[in-house]
Amino acid sequence: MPVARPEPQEPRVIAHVDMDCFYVQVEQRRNPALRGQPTAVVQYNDWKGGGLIAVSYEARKFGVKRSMRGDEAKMVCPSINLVQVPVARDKADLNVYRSAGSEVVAILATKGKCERASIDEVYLDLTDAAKEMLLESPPELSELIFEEATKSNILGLPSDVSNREDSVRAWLYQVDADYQDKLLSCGAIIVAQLRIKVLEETQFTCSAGIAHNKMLAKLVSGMHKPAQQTVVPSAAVQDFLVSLPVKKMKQLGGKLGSSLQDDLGVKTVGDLLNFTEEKLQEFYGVNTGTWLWKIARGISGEEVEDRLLPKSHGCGKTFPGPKALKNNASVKTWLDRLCEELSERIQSDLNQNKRIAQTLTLHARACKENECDSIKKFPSKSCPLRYGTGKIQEDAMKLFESGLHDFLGSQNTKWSITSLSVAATKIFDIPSGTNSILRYIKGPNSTVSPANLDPPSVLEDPSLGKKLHVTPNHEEHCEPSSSEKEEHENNSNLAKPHQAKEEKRVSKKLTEVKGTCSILKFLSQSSPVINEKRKFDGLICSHPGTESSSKQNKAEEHDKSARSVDKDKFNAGGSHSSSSTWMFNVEEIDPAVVEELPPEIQREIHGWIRPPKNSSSKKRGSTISSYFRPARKSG
Ligand code: TTP
Ligand code: CA
Ligand code: CA
Repeated sequence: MPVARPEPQEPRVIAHVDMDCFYVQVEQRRNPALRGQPTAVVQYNDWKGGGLIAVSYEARKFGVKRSMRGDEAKMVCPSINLVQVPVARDKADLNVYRSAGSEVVAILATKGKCERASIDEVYLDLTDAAKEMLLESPPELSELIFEEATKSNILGLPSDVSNREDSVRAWLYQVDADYQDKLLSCGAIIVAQLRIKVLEETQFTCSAGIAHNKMLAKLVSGMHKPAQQTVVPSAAVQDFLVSLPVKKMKQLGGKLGSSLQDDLGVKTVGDLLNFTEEKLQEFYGVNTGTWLWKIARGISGEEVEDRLLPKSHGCGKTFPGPKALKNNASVKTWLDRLCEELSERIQSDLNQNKRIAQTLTLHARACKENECDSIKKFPSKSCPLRYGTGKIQEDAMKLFESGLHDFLGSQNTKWSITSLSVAATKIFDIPSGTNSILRYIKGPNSTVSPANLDPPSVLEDPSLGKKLHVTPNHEEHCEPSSSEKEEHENNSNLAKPHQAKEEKRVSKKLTEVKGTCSILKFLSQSSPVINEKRKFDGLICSHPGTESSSKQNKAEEHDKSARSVDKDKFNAGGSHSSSSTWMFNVEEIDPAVVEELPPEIQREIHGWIRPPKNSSSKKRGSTISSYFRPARKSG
């Protein structure tokens, strides 16, 4: 359920940028003969010509839609070019589109905080850039406004006038505008410049929305497509929202939106204005009630996250019509392929970006024999993610079996699977200096898994996913490899000057505390300063923006951990007194995870862990497979 975030006091300038018919543009760049032609990208499949996943604007004019299959598209537009998505392991290989998306992100991220929201979308916080422009070269003093900016669509301005560009220019120039509008004008100019830069450097066009918050920017970015931008001045917000169908809002596309329509008769966002905040809270709880009350007024405090990399990795395949999978063996074959790709992707994320995924999730669509419109859905299942293709494959199959068990209930009936996907989520950055974790996970002969140290919490309480979990290092792998050393040194250069000193100090204290046992050696290598860096597909650049928030998160995390850590046994944690230290809670180490570790580390951990006084507080599975038990039936 959506939750209202506190709004910042100062006005912000937020943009949402979305690429036009993205996969088609990538294919057109690969084969320029397709430019300007009706074209669609087709998901590999020989059933009715495959499913369309991206359609060029030229083909849309003929009525070609994404929901069509290739054969149908050929009927409505005989001249259409159908391009097959590249294939690897008998399924779509989206790498070429992913890296094309990354090219765009690299350009857009140059002007402010940038959040990669999907393969072809980003949010930008351009507040600082807009303020700077307003101070240094405000639009009203510029002789010539950047031409692309004058093509903007400004909500609230008449759009059918013959001199539209003149009226846009006048709006951008207005001397007596209020501060908020002036900032938006600057935002519009900056986004126009960025879009031109994207076009020049990548040959791709994109569309954008520019507003005071993410919600409004997202709502309008697709309003005028392709290759256009739309601005939402504050004065236009109410009129825009009043007739906007609730289902158009990202968070209202599902059950909440249906309930608003069915239970409260709310069809448009404007209809929400008929309800008091208290009334909405009565129906949907305090948080969601307040959120609804605020969005009806165009208020949203959600921040642009500083993240140039995807939030998760997913890998899926559909099996339409006769392709449906009907037995465990065929499911296993496909799951193995999907997991192999997922494993490669998380491994490369780890190698390039030093990020670890914590949770493996399996989604499927299924039907029972003769009951294909049965409402019962195949339940999604999750477990702690263990690195290594074989382990991911094994776990995914167990998740499938567990889901199937729940799906079928007591019925002993035939089934078929029409879609399967696996995802790696809850990805976190490894703090700088912890090269040994990498060494441990990536180790050439590593037969052990990185295993999460707090898996049940991750599954039960999403908020705990923010904690940092680390994996003890294999004793022999304490010394980082030369490439890791280089990486470490590079990172250190970006961190604060006092970091090295601080590291030495902590390292010394740890050694005093515990001698040279393997895990403390590993801990002593950890840097107490959270790395101030921004990662982008392996590129690292300096990034002052997140320091304070990182510190705050660390402080909270530290607080939480400090409350429960066994200080007698693990006063190494206490030595990391700085708010930016990272640590883990010994008592929360799952026995199932410990069993996955090398014997010497197991012995060491067993040495730390005393049976908790109140053992009911930590009910953990005894093996990894305990996570795969079918969920208990309710009632
Ligand atoms: P979208 O941004 O939804 O669409 P688009 O970029 O093709 O077109 P538009 O100009 O309207 O934004 O999706 C981005 C890419 O993601 C799209 O080119 C193909 C892929 N995609 C799928 O593979 N399957 C899907 O169901 C959707 C919606 C998108
Ligand atoms: Ca798009
Ligand atoms: Ca998109």
